[in-house]
Amino acid sequence: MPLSQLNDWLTKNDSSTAEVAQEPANGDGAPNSSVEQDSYLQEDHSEEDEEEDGVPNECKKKKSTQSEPPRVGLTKLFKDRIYPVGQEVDYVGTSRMSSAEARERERLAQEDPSTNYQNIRRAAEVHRQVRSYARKNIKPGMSMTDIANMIEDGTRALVEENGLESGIGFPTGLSVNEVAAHYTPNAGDTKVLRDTDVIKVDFGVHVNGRIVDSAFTLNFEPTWDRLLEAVQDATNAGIKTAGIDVRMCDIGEVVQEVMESYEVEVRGKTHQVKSIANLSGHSIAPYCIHGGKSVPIVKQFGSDQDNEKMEEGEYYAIETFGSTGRGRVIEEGACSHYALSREQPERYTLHHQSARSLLKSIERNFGTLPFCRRYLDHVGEKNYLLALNTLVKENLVTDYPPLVDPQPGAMTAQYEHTILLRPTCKEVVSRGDDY
Ligand code: HZT
Ligand code: MN
Ligand code: MN
Repeated sequence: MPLSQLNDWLTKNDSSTAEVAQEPANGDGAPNSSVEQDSYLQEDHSEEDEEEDGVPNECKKKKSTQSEPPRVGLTKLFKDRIYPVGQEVDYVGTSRMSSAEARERERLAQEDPSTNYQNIRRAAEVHRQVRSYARKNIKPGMSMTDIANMIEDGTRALVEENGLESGIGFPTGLSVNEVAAHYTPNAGDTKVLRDTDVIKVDFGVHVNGRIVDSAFTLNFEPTWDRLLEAVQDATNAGIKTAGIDVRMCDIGEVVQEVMESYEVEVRGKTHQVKSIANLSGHSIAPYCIHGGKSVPIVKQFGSDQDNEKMEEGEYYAIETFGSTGRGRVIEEGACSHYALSREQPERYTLHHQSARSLLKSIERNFGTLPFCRRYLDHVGEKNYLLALNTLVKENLVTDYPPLVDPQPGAMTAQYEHTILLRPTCKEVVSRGDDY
């Protein structure tokens, strides 16, 4: 990613202080505006005290700013319901940006509520505000449960969680060290983050089924700085390569090339960073975290899907994983992540009432969105483990166990963004001033 391009975007989009119409002192009586929530509203008067900069005070918009911890719903910060646009990137070597036909298709997409970009942009702004707080406040010594609650309480409040209309997109991934993905604590987990750890924070936000899937990595010791740099660079290279009519295999090749140009020195030993070969990015469909297409992160050798391409209108999670270990993951450890199976068996018999009622609860509370055991606790389910295992055995629910690089001492990192392949340009909707 050329830094100049990123900087242009950053100056155009300062999402840290959303400028909005001023909130009336006692709220507007809108539904969901509890006293506690309004008490979090803090006005930023810092710019109205004096006319030091020569700009008359009347010309300065008042700002409502996010609280700490973040608890102000985004519809209160963006009263006109227009949310910040992500990083817009031109498609290289095409005339799509100026094409009248492409611009018309984009105008039509904006009018249709099911393709309106405000849903995904609202989810993305929630992601940026929640992760800004998380990045500053995740510290060694915290329990994994405290970290998960910090992120999930923020997400629920900012997205104004409302049944299946808006909420958490998938379980908060907090995978540590050799665990690359799909760890989140279950109830009773006492694991604590340590200062030698490398943690992948992967969380999701959805609005009307449009899911933002974005992740970053944190380390607390300089040993792993280069590993994180490698993976951030590789993800940005993947994002740059992505586009309409681009072959999936071309993205894998570029990502691996960038990833494997990095070395990490640990206690006098040099490791070449490896792209984790059996992990990938993916398309995203409404209420469906895996839309059906995978985005490889290594060069593909003669597969049948060699000619599969990205298409106009699709949403993608571009994610890459680097490892100092084997560069492949296996499923290992206690499972926390689950989702209704993509293809439900045509006929089945559940002998236990508990399994039938758990299935109904999952359908009602999560639909096809992934969930974790803590989210079952959250909706009031109790003693559900036997029933959950039955649903997995019957292929009604799919389990997603932790994904681990089994080489002793392996360290892994991840960066991920959600992008939209709009008719006229590529939008990196989850881009922020952090990554
Ligand atoms: C599965 C279950 C979840 C999708 C990627 C991913 C987190 O590894 C095709 C390509 C949440 C997400 C997913 F609970 N997975 N992105 N962020 N995990 S995946 C996948 O299963 S399927 C990658
Ligand atoms: Mn993710
Ligand atoms: Mn993903």
